[in-house]
Amino acid sequence: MPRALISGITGQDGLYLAELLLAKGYVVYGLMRGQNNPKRELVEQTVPGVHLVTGDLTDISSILRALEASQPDEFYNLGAISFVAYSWENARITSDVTGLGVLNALEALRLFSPTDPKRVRFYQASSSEMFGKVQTVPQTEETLLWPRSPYGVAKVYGHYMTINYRESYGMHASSGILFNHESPRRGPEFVTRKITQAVARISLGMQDGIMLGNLEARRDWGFAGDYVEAMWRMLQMDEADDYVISTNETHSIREFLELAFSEVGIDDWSHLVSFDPSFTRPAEVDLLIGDSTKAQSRLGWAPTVDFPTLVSLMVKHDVEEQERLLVRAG
Ligand code: NDP
Ligand code: GDR
Repeated sequence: MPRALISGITGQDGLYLAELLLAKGYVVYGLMRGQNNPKRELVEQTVPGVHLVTGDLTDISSILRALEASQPDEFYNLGAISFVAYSWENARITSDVTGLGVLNALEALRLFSPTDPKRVRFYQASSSEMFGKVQTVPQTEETLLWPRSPYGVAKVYGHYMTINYRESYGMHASSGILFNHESPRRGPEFVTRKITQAVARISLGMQDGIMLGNLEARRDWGFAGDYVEAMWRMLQMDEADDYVISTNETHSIREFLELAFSEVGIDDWSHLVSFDPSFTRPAEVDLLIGDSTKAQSRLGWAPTVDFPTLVSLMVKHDVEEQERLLVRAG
């Protein structure tokens, strides 16, 4: 049976990827930080087949121990401080985890398999945030990177370090440049889930309105379940490479709001949304739209969930979840 190690197992993508790999018959290990991680129970309930090992991307010996324990054929490096807004306030720790953490993972792999650089196939979770102030529309694998946040800069470092280790040591190291992908498992700090949770609560009379920042930013939003399939496909290729993963459509936060409110039958929502400048960013990424032609032709990958379906499934999930909370509260 193939074996995989996933860092970031407690996150949105870690859970979807673990489900996918377990369904394919993999033995799956998850690297989880902290001695008492509050998300341990969630992982154990959602993907009970996963073996958890403790470790931290800032601690190279803990990554090495996880490699020894899991003996993986594939290592998916999804762990990161991933909230862009947080990265300005905590630029150093973001750089340590999201940037230098990738170097630690690559170096741990070299120590784990010094004579066979291709023994473990490596996936790096690169990001469309690296395009930042976009230099071409749409963005492809060839687009010049121009990050706009400490998070984006850290991802650029991890991205080029992955390419460098592939070129320097012949490692099977691939980088997925994933555009925004969402799901009912998305953290509530990200704008999509913040909106769908709020819309659900507003529709049930549990909340009066929602405070947001810039509504005009545009993102290329896909479904996380589709995107982990692309990660796996990259590691099944004979040659490692870099791929943009995107839907090739762009929508504004305003459009997301429009669809989310209409899902609960609210057509006039302008009085329910207020502007809060604290949710704006020192430097904004105004427009992201990918071109995933390379992934579609070489990996045979394509998104299966379109934008209206994505918004609808997230709102429906949150309405059901909030109804359960209401019932429990009596
Ligand atoms: P999440 O924020 O949901 O998950 C991040 C994961 O990283 C969590 O499991 C977290 O663990 C873990 N982590 C944080 N710090 C450390 C550390 N020091 N050592 C080890 N693990 C750590 O992110 P997503 O699942 O959405 O994204 C997965 C990856 O893909 C991330 O690298 C993200 O930057 C990247 N990405 C995401 C995109 C998206 O739209 N979702 C798009 C492009 C890239 P804990 O629970 O302990 O905090
Ligand atoms: P992003 O996602 O920064 O694209 O990074 P996020 O959902 O946080 O922001 C998207 C856009 O929405 C605007 N916005 C708000 N954002 C948040 N979080 N909260 C608000 O109240 C709000 N109001 C407006 C933002 O300004 C921004 O333009 C995500 C993360 O998953 C990264 O880890 C990943 O690399 C990229 O997607 C691709």
